Amino acid sequence: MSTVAPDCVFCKIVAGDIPAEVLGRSAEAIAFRDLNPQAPFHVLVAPLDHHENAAASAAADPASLGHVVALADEVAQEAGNADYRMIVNTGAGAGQTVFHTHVHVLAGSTGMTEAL
Ligand code: DGP
Repeated sequence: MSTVAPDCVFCKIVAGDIPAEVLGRSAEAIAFRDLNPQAPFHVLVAPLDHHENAAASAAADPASLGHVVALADEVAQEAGNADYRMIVNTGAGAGQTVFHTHVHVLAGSTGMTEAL
């Protein structure tokens, strides 16, 4: 059974209720461009199911994180980025602002080294 949080912006993107530039989607995860890109290629990859952070996803559905990494690699390679960086913020103190598990995938410039 899928888990959805009614006020979660990424759940709304998953549902198609708010627009996003979607680069890829699988049965378990979705990849879309970040609204405020920090690098020429800056994509967010999230499991479809709502959990507040990666640790919560790992506890509830560990395989979902593998699906996220697989989709991240797929969209990065499709965009010509053989090398890329993945960042996962956990907790407001670490800069997490959207409390639905997601991985930042960055490539394409020295912008990759900027803190998120
Ligand atoms: P984090 O700080 O790790 O929680 O990253 C959340 C990212 O989500 C941040 O870089 C901006 C992005 N973001 C927030 N709201 C939206 C949205 O409505 N659409 C898209 N595409 N990205 C969003």
